[in-house]
Amino acid sequence: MELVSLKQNLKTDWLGKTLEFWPVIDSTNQRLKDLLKGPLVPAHGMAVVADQQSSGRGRLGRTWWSPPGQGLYTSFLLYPPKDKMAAVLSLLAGMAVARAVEGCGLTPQLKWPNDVLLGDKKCAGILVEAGFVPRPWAVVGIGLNVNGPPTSDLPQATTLAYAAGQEIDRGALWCSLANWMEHYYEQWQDTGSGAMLQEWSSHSATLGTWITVLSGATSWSGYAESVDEDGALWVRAQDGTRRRVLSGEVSIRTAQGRYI
Ligand code: BT5
Repeated sequence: MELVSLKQNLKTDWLGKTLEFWPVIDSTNQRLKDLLKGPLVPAHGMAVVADQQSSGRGRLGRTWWSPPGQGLYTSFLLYPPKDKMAAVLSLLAGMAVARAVEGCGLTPQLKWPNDVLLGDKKCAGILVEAGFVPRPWAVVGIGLNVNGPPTSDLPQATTLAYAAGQEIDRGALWCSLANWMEHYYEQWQDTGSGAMLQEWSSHSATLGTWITVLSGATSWSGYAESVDEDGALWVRAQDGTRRRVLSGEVSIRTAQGRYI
C-alpha cells in the first residue's frame, strides 16, 4: 500500500478521516499548527502524513532526521477536553506506536517520555505540542524510522526494517498506528489513563532503572519508580526523596549513560 492511498485502507471511526498527504513538507506538526491559526478550525482527529520533512523537529529545538521513501512522519490533531494532557498523550502515542511495531513481529520498549526503542536504539520519537487557542488542542507528532538502513550520523537510531530483516509496508503500518491511537485515545476519554499506563509500564525501558534527569544546566540521578495518571515520572533521588518529573522540561539518561 502506498502512502498516498491511506484513506481507502483506513479502518478508524474518526481519527484521520480528514487527511493530508505531502510528498515533502517542512514539518507535519507545523502544518497542523498553521491550520489552527487559519480562518477554518481544522477537524478533531485530522492527520497529516509526509514522505519527507525538510525541517522535522524533535523536542527542545532538536532536529528529526526525515529522509524520503523510508520513514513515517505524521501528526494528529486532537481537542482533548482534559487539562494536563500533553504528558499523557506522549505516553499514549508511544503505546500506539509500540502496538503497531509489535504488529511487524518486533518487540519495542518505551523510554519515558517519548521514545520507542528496539534494543537500546531509538526507532521512533514523539513530539506533543499543545495550546489553548482557538480551543484547547494538542498536536501529536510521530516520527518512525521504517525502511532502509539507519543513518551513520545517528549511532543511537535504528529502523524497523533493519531490526526485522525485511522491508515494511508504510501504508499498512500507518493505518495500524491510527487504529491504535484511536483505541487508546477513546479508552483514555472513557475510563482515564490507568489501563494505558499499565500497558505502558509493562513495555517500559525506564521504570525500575537508575536514570539521570537533565534539566537545563543541572542534572541529578535517581531510581525511576512509576508514572502517574498525568504521565509524570516519579523518581526516588539519592537523598531518598521522591520527585515528580514532567515531560517537556527534561531529558533522561540511563545509568549506563549510553542514551539520551
Ligand atoms: C523526539 O524528539 O524524539 C520527537 C521526534 C518527533 C518527530 C515527529 S516527525 C512528525 C512530527 N513533525 C515534526 O516536525 N516532528 C514530529 P527528541 O526526544 O528531542 O529527540 C531528538 C533527538 O533524536 C535528536 O537530537 C537526535 O539525536 C535523535 N534523532 C533525530 N532524528 C532521529 C531519527 N529519525 N531516529 C532516531 N533518532 C533521531
